[in-house]
Amino acid sequence: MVLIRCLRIPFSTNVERVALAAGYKGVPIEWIDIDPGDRSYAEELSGQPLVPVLTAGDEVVSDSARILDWLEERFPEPSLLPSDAAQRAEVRIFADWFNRVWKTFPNGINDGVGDAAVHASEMRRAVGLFESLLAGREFLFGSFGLADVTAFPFLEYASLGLSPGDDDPFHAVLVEHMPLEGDSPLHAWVARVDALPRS
Ligand SMILES: N[C@@H](CCC(=O)N[C@@H](CS)C(=O)NCC(=O)O)C(=O)O
Repeated sequence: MVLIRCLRIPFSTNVERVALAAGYKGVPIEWIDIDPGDRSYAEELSGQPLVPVLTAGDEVVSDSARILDWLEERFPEPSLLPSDAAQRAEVRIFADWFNRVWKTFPNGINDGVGDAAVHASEMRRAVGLFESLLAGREFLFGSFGLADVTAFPFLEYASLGLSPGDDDPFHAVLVEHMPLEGDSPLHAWVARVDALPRS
């Protein structure tokens, strides 16, 4: 197997997606820690400054969603997607919504873009949707997969709070705007996903 490397910074949500997906598939990754204040290596490799950036031989892939697709294509088993085409589309739609819509709420609050009160209320509303997806099932779409990998690194903050040493203001936004009731099914889901291996 070609050596797979991935650039990361501490506490990165998007990096954790890759660690979870690769861990599930049993794909080893050599992590390269870069200085959060110096993105020159990421830029040199991928033409953009953000992590994760994955390399395998002469392939370079940036953006966590694209990296998850790359892992799924190269290492199809165990799959992160349902075998049924309609269910697969549902999971894809969820992941797209999470990346293109849901993320804009905490990003908007953190970056001061748009109306913070509206973003905050959308985050609270979405908690109810996540909880409903978990009604009577262990993972967001039944079996563990892409939806859980995509959402967990962001939603875990609602249950676990900030890790010691994590002073990323974006993560504080995640903690502040997703208050959970004690009996929220998100607590058990976070514990379930958190127990899974990471590469
Ligand atoms: N769409 C990208 C976003 C990547 C991203 O925002 N990475 C964060 C870490 S989770 C980062 O590098 N932030 C550094 C910065 O904004 O300077 C992905 O999904 O990988």
